[in-house]
Parts: sequence; C-alpha cells; structure tokens
Amino acid sequence: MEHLVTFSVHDGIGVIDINNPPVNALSSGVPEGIKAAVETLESLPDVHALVIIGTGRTFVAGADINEFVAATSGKGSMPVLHPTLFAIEDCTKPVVMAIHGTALGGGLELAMAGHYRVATPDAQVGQPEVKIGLIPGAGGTQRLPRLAGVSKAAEMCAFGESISASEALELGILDRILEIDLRSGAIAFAQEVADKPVRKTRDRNEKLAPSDALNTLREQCKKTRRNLIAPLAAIDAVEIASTTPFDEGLKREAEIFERCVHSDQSKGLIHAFFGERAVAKVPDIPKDTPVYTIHHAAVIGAGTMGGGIAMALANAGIPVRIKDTEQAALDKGMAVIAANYSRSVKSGRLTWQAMEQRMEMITPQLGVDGFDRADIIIEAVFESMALKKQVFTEIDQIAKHDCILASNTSTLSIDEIGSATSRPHMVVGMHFFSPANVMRLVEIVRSDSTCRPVVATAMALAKTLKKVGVVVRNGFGFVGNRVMFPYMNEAMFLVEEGATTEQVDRALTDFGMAMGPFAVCDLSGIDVFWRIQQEFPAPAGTRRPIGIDKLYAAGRYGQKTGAGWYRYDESRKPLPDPEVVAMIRQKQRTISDEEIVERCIYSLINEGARVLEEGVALRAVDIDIIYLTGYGFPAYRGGPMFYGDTVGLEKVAKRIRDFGGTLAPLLERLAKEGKMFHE
Ligand code: 3H9
Repeated sequence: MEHLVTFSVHDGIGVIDINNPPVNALSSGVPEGIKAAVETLESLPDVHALVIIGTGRTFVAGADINEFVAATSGKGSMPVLHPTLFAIEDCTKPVVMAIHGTALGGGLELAMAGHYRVATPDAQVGQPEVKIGLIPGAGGTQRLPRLAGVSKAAEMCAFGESISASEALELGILDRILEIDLRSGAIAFAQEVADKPVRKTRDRNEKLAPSDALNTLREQCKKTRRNLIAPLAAIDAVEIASTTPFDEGLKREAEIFERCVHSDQSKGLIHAFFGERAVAKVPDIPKDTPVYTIHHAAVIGAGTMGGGIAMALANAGIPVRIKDTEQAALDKGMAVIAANYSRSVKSGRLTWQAMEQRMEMITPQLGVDGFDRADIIIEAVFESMALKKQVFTEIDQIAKHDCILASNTSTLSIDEIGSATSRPHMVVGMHFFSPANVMRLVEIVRSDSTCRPVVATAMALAKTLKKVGVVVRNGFGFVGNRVMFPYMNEAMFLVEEGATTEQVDRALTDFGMAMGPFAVCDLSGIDVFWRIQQEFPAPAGTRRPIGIDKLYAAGRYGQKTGAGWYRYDESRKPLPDPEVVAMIRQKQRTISDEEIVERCIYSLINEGARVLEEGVALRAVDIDIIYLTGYGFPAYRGGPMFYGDTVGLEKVAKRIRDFGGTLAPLLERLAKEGKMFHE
C-alpha cells in the first residue's frame, strides 16, 4: 500500500503522490492510502495545506475497472470511494488537486472532493463511466452539478466526453490553469490559499437550479444512444442533485449505480473496453518485435476503398501516392476525397488549412513514380485474384526490398497473393472497412509466410491511423466476412419463408445492430455478393439462398442502381418493394422477431466458433472486437461471442439445432460441458 501512495512535506505543504501505473487507477490500496495520508496531515500542526498529484503520465483515470468485473462475478468486492472523498472534503486544511493528463471518472470525483483544482493547460477532465455502462458512483452526479451547473453536468455524465482544461476553468470545475511546472505551481497555489477557510463542494448550492435542458438531452440520448440505459440513468441522477439534499442524492446515485453495474450492458461494454486493448497483444508478436518505420505510403486503386485508405494515411500525417490506371478514375477518386474533407470543414470538424494540408499529402498519379521510395504499398483494386496477382507481381519489381506489400482484399488468400511476389514474407492483408477514413477496424491478415516484423508494423500502422488492428489468419473471408455470410444467408432464408426484408432489418436493428442485413447488402452492392458467391460456391448439399442470383439477374445491384432488396427514392430512402418478396418467397408463415434475431445472431456465433476452432481467429475476443468495430454489432452486447456466453451456449446450441442448423464442433462441445467462449 505504501508504494501506491506516498506522503511528503515541502515548505509547509503536504504532498500526496499517487503512484499506480500505468494510469493511477484507484485500485484497492490507493483510496485507503490517500485517506491515511490525509489523516497524517491533520496531525501535523506545521503543515498548512495539501496537494494531491499523480505521478507518471496522468492524474487518475478512475476506479479500477477490473474491480467491477471481479465484484459482479462474485470474485471480489465493489470499490468504495466515499470514505476517502469525505476525509478529503472534511479536511480542516485546504486540499488542492493538481491535475495533468486526465482526471476521469473516479479521478474527477476525487478531484471534486478537494477544495481547489489546478491543472496543466493540456489536461482533460470527464465522467466517462457511461461508456462502460455505468454512471459516476462516487458522488460525481452530485458534486459535478455543484461546480458546472446541472445541464452541463448532465451532458458530461450522459455522453461521457472529456472536456479541455480551458473549458473546465470556464465552467468552474478548475480554479486555475498553471503554465509552469505543475508540482511547484500547485505547492505555491496551496501556500496562497493555506490560511483561507475551506469550502466543501457538497455545500455549494448556487448552481443547482433545475434545468429544462435535461428533457432535450434525454431525447438526444434516445436517438443517439439507442437502447442504452446508462445515459438516461446518468441524467436522472444529476437531476436528483437539483431537487434533493446532498446526502440523499448520494444514496439515490448509489441505487442507480448498483442497477447499472450489474446490468448485462455494463458487462458487455467493459468486455469491449478491455477487448480493444487485448487484441493489441498477440502472443507470438511480443512488444519488442522490430517494426519498419512508415514515412511514405502508396495506394493502388482510387476507388472508394483506395480513396478512404489514402485519407486515413494523410489524416495521420503520412504522405501517400495514389495510383489508378485511368485519368477519369483518378479524377473521380480525388473529387470524392475533396468532397469528404469539405463536408468535415462545413461541419466544423476540420479547418480549411487542415484540409489543404491533407489534400497536399495525397499525390494522384497514373504511373509508379516514387513507388520505389514507399515504405508500404497498399493494393485496393477490384476483388479478383488474377488482377491482384498481376498487381503484386508488378509492384514487387518496383518496390524497395524492405517495402511492405499489403492487400486490402476482403476475401482472397494472402498466401496466394504473396506467391505472385519474390517476398511473400513482406506480404500482409490489411482489410479496411468502408468508409476507410471513418471505420475503425483493420483486419490484419497474416499468411503462412508473413514475417513477424511485418505483422507488428501493420499493427503499429493501424494504431497510428487511430484504428483497431485485429490480427487474423488467412482463410476465405478471414474472420469478419466469413462469419457474416451465414448471418446474411439466414436473413435471406427468413424472407424466403415468410418474413419481409423490412421486418428482418427492423428486428435486428431493434436488437442493436447499426444496420439491418438487407440495408447493408444494398449499400455494399448485390453484385459484390454475387461475385463472391461465384468465387466461393456453397458446398454441395447445403442450402443456398436464391435472392442474390435473382436480384443480380434483374439488375438490382442495390443503392447504386436505385433498387436492390429495397427501392430507393432520390434521397436514398429505402422503400419496401413487394416485387422482391414475389421473386423469392417460397413459403408463407408468420415469423416472430425473436426467431429472426435468434436465427441470424446464433448463426454468427456458430460460424464464429468454427473460425475459432480453425485458428483463423486467435481468441473469441478478436471476433468480438471485429464485430464491434467493423460490423455495427452493439457494443453493449460485448460482441457476438460474448453475447453467446451471456445467453448461455447450451441455449444457443439447442436453438441452432431446433432451427435445423449444424453445430460447429467447438460450440457443441462447450455447450455440452457447460463452458463459455470467454472463460
Ligand atoms: C469509475 O471511475 C467509476 C466511479 O465513478 C465510481 C467508483 C465507485 N481501470 O487505454 P490505454 C488500463 S469507472 C483499470 O491503453 P491510453 C488499460 O486497460 C472508470 N485499468 O492508455 C491498459 O491496460 P493494458 C472511469 C485501466 O493512454 C492501460 O491501463 N474511467 C483503466 O490510450 C493503459 O490504457 C474510465 O472509463 C481503469 N480505469 O488511454 C477511463 N484505465 O496496458 C478508462 C486504463 O494492460 N480509461 N486502464 O492494456 C481510458 O479512457 C484510457 O485508458 C485513458 C488512457 C484515456 C486513461
């Protein structure tokens, strides 16, 4: 406990250092250590004030999230911060919180229990608990409105976004921004206020007037945080501060927190939080694996994917050459890039200067000038093995020997593509998702030959591009698309059997999917699905949906032709089309939403079990993160495999059998043994 928190005295000021790397979470031992140090301070007559500061890269990133996992699974006790926060707030000598990096969640709650808060100019503060399905549980919903006002506090607790030090100063959360060294500046500040009477945050009631803005905020949450319980719960808790005395408010906050922390939503979101970090740790690619530095990049193909990838590189400050074979295609690609940036400028997310700088980083060209200097060349041409092999043979001859050759293929074999080069060890799949400048997922596909430094470089590049790289093995459709096909097939079977496209899409968006399968199919293009079916026909004897062939034959390629599974008006609004049903309906029975969700989602889980068993996905969590960051699976369900565990694999297996499906051996075994994917 001693090393987590240290107490020392400097020029009549006590200093508590919190030292719990990497982010000074308030793990067991830290709050107790702070409380003990405050008690020590009270006993020292020659020490007149206290500074609390974090060592290392940040102040305090909140409660230790691992402790919630342990507590809700019966393996530990729930963290309790109130005794420490009261000890600070009730301290008879002024307590100054010195903030750098971030004061998040319990970290901001700790800071608000102090009598003053000073910070570095680049510090950030926030109540992000909602992002893991919680509300602030250590008085944040009661103290924040007392400093920042009810409406701003509700917004911060409901959306979970951090704010800058300057905004926090303006709102009254901070008392001063220190341009000088934080530690000495905070000690000087403490000397300045040492003789002043202390003012407890909980006694400050002047900003607690009820706010009408909360109802608008609730409406906003219902739209943008669909199905989530924590954002609305956070608003309720903040509202209580405006109508109820502090102590009663704390009790009510605790009741709401308790409901949230035991919810499946919180468990799913916490799984997603740790999962995103877990996928970055690949057992045979240790942290010290050498990586190639990427100074210059090149992209082949100026279509939707190539353009988006070029934007992602330029956004990260990496100059990129983008090549296409026809001037018209190149012009069109650059016009799309410019239009995308202009939209960001118009919405205020980007300045004109930044747009210009980014456009300057992208060099369009028909030839291969400068490709010999590229550190990575990313191919994003049409999805055809013959074409890809031709491209790789060509670039292999131009690229320098240590240039990484990456393919953005979504289904094709990286081993086979690599075989078209003299350097299969330098060939890797980097499967971006459309729009590549926005979507966070990159599937990093290693072939049998891809060497470890190349995989490590692809992972590092994904991080530089602010994306989530998930390493997978080679195999048809890798993980994401491979698992999606049975899900899409099931959706199509349901329409053949009596459901409508809009019912299927609605049932699955109600479940939480960002888009329904038919809307996705129309957006990606029926022709794309048709081509994949040609390249990879279903094995003999397996049921194959008839919809794709019929729509393709009718020239209904989706949004791009104004008709696919839906018809589209000028504003691209999807309209149900009875013609489609007439084309593919085989039977007529009433199908419930429950059946739709079970058949589609369980088929995802079943195929997930197959890719796991085959080793295409390394761990269940990799599949979860792929689905959360690339396929619009609801984060509060933790990903398909985590959701399967939540439902219970025995039930999942039984329902798949009931629907006539064939169980993946791994799923069958786990279900029989009463086990889970995530043990
Ligand atoms: C809370 O406070 C509830 C209270 O209201 C009530 C209590 C009663 N706990 O993200 P990084 C780990 S809820 C445990 O890669 P960055 C993380 O897993 C909490 N571990 O670094 C990773 O581990 P590893 C409210 C945590 O610089 C390592 O630290 N707070 C926690 O990109 C580095 O993290 C939040 O929700 C934690 N609280 O980002 C803040 N935080 O190395 C959550 C981090 O083994 N944290 N770790 O993979 C963050 O948003 C980011 O981590 C932060 C740093 C911005 C701080």
